[in-house]
Amino acid sequence: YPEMLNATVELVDRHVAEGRGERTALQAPGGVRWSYSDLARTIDKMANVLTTKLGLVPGGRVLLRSANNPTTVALYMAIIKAGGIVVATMPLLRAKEIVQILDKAKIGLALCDVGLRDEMEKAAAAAAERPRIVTWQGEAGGELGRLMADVPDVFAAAPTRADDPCLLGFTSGTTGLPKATVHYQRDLLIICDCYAREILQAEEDDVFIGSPPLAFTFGLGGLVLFPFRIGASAVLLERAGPPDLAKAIGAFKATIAFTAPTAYRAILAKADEYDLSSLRKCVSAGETLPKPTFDAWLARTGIRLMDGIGATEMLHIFIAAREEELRPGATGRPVPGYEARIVDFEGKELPRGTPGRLAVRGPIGCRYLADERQRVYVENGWNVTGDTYVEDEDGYFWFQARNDDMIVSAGYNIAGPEVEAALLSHQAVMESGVVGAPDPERGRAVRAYVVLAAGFDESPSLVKELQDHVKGELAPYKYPRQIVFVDRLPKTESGKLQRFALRRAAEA
Ligand code: 3SK
Repeated sequence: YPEMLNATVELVDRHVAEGRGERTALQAPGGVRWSYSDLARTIDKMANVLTTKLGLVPGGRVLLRSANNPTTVALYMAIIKAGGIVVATMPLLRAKEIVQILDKAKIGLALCDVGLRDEMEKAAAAAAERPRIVTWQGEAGGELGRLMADVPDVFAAAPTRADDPCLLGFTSGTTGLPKATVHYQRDLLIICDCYAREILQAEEDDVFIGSPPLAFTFGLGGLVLFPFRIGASAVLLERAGPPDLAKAIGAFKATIAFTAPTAYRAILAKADEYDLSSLRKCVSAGETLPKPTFDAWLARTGIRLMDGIGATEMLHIFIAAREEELRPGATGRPVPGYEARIVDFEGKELPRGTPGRLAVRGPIGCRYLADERQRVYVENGWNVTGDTYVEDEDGYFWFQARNDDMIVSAGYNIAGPEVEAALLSHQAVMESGVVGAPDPERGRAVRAYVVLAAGFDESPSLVKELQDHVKGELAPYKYPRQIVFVDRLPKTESGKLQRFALRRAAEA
C-alpha cells in the first residue's frame, strides 16, 4: 500500500472517479437505494459538518451509535475521510457498558441514532468527560440533517498515512472490562485483499447481506468493506433476526450472506417459508460451525457454508477455506498472508495432531489501546486467541474449546464474570458462577449457577426476575438463559471460584 492512503477514497470515491458512480452501493428496507455517487456526496457533506461544525480534527475520536443503516455507513466513512477515528458501539449496549467505552476512548463527540439516545444520554452523564451528542433520525434527518443542510457536498480527504489509526474496535474482555483494538487506514483494505479476495472471491454483481452489527468487525467487513472494495452492493437491515434476514434475502435477491451458525439453524427450522434461491455463498463465523449445521444447510440450499474464525484484534477472519477446499467440521487453514500455529503454555509450538492454544500473526497486528493485557494476549508477536485448536496433517485447524471465561453464544462474546457481577447486584444473589453450557440452537447458552441469599427461595418467578435484572444491567443478549440454584460453588482453598469445575458440570 502507498505511504499516503485514505480508506474512504479507496473504497468509495474511487468507484465514482472510475465511472462506476451509478452502481448501487447500499440498499435498505423501505425502498432505500444509494448509488456510489449518492454515498460519496453524503459522506462529503458529513465530513464537512464534522470538521467545520463539530470540531473534528485528524486523529479525533468519534463514537458512533446506531443500528445498521446507510446513514451509519456514511458517517463511518466520513469520519475516516476526515482523518478521524471511528469508535462504533453495539446498539444493545446499556449505559454502564457505554461509559466504559467513553472513558477508555476519551470520547468528545458522539453521533447517535435518535432511537438509541436514552442510554447514550445516561452514559454521557456518568462518563469522566461528558461528550457532545449529536443525533439523527432516519436517512440523516433530525439534528444531523439540519447541520448538513448548508454545507458543500465536496470534501478534500485528509492527507492520511496508511498507518494512521482510523478505527478503535472494542472487544469484551474476559472479565467484562472491554479492550480497544487500534486499526489503521490500511487494515481496512488488507482484510479485503486477504480474506475477501483470496477466500470469499466475491464479484462486483454480488449483493451482500447479513446480521452482524457494524460495530462488530465481522459485520463491518462483510457488509461494508468487502462489497465496497469491488464496487458491489450491500443490504443493511436494522432488524436482522433470523426471520428478518431470511425474508430480506428473498426480497433483495441477496447473493452472499454473513451470519452466525445460530441464525443459519433458525432459518433452516422454517426454511420452507423463505426464498433463499438467490444465495450463492454463505459465510459463517462468530461461533464454531458444527458439521450437522453444515450438512443441513447444504441439503436445503446446495450451498457449502464457509466457516471462519476471526477476531476484532485481527479485524476479520484469519482461518477459513475456499468453498472448494472446505472440510466440514474444520474451520479451515490460515488465510493467505496469515500464519497460525498451536502452542503450549510456554509458547512452544506443538506437533500436528496435538491440541493446544491457537496463536496467529499476520499483516494486521494486535494492538490494544493503553492496556496491560497486551502482554497477556500477544506472545512474541503472536496473538493468542483464547481458543483450543488442533491442526491436522493437512494443515486444517479444528476447534476444540474456548480456554478462558468467554462464552460464545449465538455469535456473541459474553464474559462470564461480567454476568456474575450483574447478578450479584440483585439482593437475592449471594454469589454466582457463570459458564457456557451446550445448547442446540445457540451453540452455547449462558448458564448461571446461583447461591441465594438468606431469606430467598428458588422459584420460576425468581428466575425470571434475575434474568430481567441482568437484561436491565447489561446488553440483553448477555442474560443467563439457564439458572441453576446451588447450595455452594466449587472454590479453591484460597476461595477462588473454580470455573473449570462449573464448565465440566455444565457439559454433563
Ligand atoms: O470469529 C469472530 O468472532 C470474528 C471476530 C471479529 C471479526 C470477524 C470475526 C469472524
